[in-house]
Amino acid sequence: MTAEHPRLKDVYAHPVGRDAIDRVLLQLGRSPRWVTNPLVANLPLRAAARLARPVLGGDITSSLLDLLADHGDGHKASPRADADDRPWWNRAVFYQVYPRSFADSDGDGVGDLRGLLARLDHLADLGVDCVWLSPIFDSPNEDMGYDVRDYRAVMAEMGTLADLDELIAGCHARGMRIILDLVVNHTSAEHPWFRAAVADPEGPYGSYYHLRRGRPGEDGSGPPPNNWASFFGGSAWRWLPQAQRWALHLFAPGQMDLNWEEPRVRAEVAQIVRWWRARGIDGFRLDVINYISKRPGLPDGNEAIGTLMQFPGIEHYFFGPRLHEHLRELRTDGFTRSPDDPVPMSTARSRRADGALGEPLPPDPIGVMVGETPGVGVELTRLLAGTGRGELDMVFNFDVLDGPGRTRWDDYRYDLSYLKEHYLRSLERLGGDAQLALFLDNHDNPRMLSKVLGDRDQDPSLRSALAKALVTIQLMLPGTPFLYQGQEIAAIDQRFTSASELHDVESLNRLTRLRADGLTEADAVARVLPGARDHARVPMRWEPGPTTGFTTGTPWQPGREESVGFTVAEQESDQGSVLNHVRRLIALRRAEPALVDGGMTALARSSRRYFGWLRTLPGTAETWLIEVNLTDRTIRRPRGLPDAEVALGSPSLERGATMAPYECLVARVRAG
Ligand code: TEU
Repeated sequence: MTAEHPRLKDVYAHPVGRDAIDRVLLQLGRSPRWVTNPLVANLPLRAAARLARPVLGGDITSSLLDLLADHGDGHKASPRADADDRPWWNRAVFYQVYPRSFADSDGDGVGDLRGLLARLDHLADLGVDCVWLSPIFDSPNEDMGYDVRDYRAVMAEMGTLADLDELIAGCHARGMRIILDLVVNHTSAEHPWFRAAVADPEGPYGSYYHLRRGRPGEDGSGPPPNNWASFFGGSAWRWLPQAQRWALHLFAPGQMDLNWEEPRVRAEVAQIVRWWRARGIDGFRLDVINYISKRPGLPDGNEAIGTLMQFPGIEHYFFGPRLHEHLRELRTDGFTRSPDDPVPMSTARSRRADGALGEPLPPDPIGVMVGETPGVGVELTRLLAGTGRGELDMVFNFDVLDGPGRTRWDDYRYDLSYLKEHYLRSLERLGGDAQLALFLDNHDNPRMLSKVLGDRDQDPSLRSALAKALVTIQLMLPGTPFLYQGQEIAAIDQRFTSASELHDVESLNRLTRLRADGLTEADAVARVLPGARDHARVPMRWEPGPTTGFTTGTPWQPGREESVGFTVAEQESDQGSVLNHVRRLIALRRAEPALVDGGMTALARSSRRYFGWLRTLPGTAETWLIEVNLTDRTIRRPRGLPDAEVALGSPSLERGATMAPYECLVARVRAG
C-alpha cells in the first residue's frame, strides 16, 4: 500500500485489509457499511482505530499495517479460462469421507479402507466425481489422524497400503478420482523428524520445527516464548525437558508445527506429494495450509485481535509473509507432473453426460490442491486460488458456516438468508477470478440442518425438505460442491447427554476447562454441544439397527439417534427420499451443461425468504430456473418469473403462486 498515512479506505482497498476488516465485522456482527460510509472511509486509519478502540478492545493499527506490508497490494488473478479449458475439478462434485466413521469391515468398531471399498458403489451411484478421505496415515490419533506419524503408511486400524491401492483403483474404475488429506502444517510429536529434533535440537532436524530456548536457568515453568494460544486451549507452546526447548503447537500438544522456512521441510513435503501421485492419488485437501508461513521472530500477538479472534497470535500466521511463495513452490515441486514421472498406478475412467463410463483418462498434469484456509475471505480466496495464480485451485471460506456475530459454540438458529447473501456476495465479488468451493457440512462442524432447525431437526418432513433445499443450493449454484458423508440422508446432530460420548480433543479440552471453571458436567456438556465436532463424526447410518450397519462390533463413537427413515437402506427405494433427490440433482448437473458452466442471474436479490436464480449456458438460450424457499412457512413467489417446466422438485413438480416450507425445484425455462 502506497500511502504513508493511509486512510481507512486505502486499507479496505487492499485484499488482505479487506478480508481482515470483513472478518472483524463478521465476528462483531456489524455491517460493512460501518467502514464503507464516506465519513468513516476517509478517516486516517489511526483516527478510525481510535474511534473503534472501545469496540475492538485496543489498538490494532500496527498489526494491520504489518499484515498489509507483507503482501504488497496483492495481485489480480487472470480471468478464468473459457469453458473448454476448465479443469476437471471445476465441474466435479466432491464427497468428503470421514473414514473412521464410514464403514468398518473387521468389526473393531473403527471405520477402515476395506469397509469404504465395500461401499464405493454408494458413492458411484450418487454420481460423485471425486472422493476426499480425511486422514488415513499412520497416527497416534490425538486428533483423529490430523497428527501424522508416517506420511507413507496407513494407520493400522484402517488397513494397509495394499488396501489403499485397491481403493484408489476402485475409485478410478468407477469414474471417480480420489484425494487424500495432507496435514503438513504440523506433524505428530511421534513423527521420526520430531523425535530426532528432541534428541538433538541443534542437529539436522531441529530446524524442522519451531524450537525456542527457555530463559536462562529455566525448567519450563517460566513464560513461553510468546502469547500465542492453541486452538485446543492453553498456550501454543510445550516445554521439552529432554531438549531444553519450547516447541510450537497451534493445535494439540502432540501436533508440532513444522518450520516451513527450512527448505528441507518444503522438499520433504513435495516428495510426499510426488510419492502419492505415483500411486494414483489425484490431489490433496491441504489442512490449515494458510498457517504454514509464520512471521519471522514469532512476535507476541496483539491483545485486542487475540481477544476478538479468540486466539492471540493469529495475525502472525493466518496469512504469513511467505505463504504465496511456499504454495507456488509446492505446486511446482510436488503437484505438477514432470516428464520423467512414472505413469500413476491407475487413473480415473471418464464419465459421459449420461453417467456411462469411458476409457481411463490420461494422468492430470497437476494434482488438485484444495486449501483448508480458516480465516480466509473473498479477497484472499482470489489471491490464493485465483485462476492462473499458480498456488491453490480452491479454498474453503468458512465465513458461510456461522452467521454474523456468531461462532460455532453459540446455540442459535442459523438464518438461511445469510447463506444466500454470503454466496451471492462471494460470487459477485469473485466473478470469474476463482472457483467457489460450496460446502455446508464437514467433520469439524455441527450439521447445518441442525443449526437451522434446532430441536425440530427430527421432524421428518422439515428435516427432509430442508436437506433437499440445502443440497439443491449447493449443487445448483456456480462453483464446486463438497458434500460431507451423511448429507445425502439428511444427517443431523446427536442428542448426546454425557461427556463420555464425546471423543474429540477439542471438545474434551473445552469440557475440562469449563469443569475447572466450576460448571457441573451437565452444564459443561450443554455448553460444548452446540459447537462439538463429535456430531459430524458419528457412524454413517447404512441401515436401521443399533450399529446402523456401520460395524458388527461396538462403534468407537456412538451415535444418539433413533430416527426412522433416515438410513441409506430406507431411502434407497423411496423415490421421494433425500438420497434420490441428491442422485437426481447430480445426474441433472452431468446431463445439463448450463447447470455447471452456465452464468448466474439472481432473482428477487433482496428477498430474505426466496432464493431464486437462473443459469444460462453462454452463447445459447439454454436457461434453467432454480428456486428455494429459505423458510419453514409458505411464501408467495415473486412476480415476473419466467415460465419453466419443472424437472426436479420437492415436495412436488408443480409451480404455483406460493412455495411450501423449504420447497425447492429445478426447472427448464421455456424458450420464447
Ligand atoms: O481444522 C482446522 C480448523 O480450522 C478447525 O478445525 C478449527 O480450527 C478447529 O476446530 C478449532 O476451532 C483442521 C482439521 O479439519 C481439523 O480436524 C484438525 O483438528 C485441525 O485442522 C488440526 O489439524
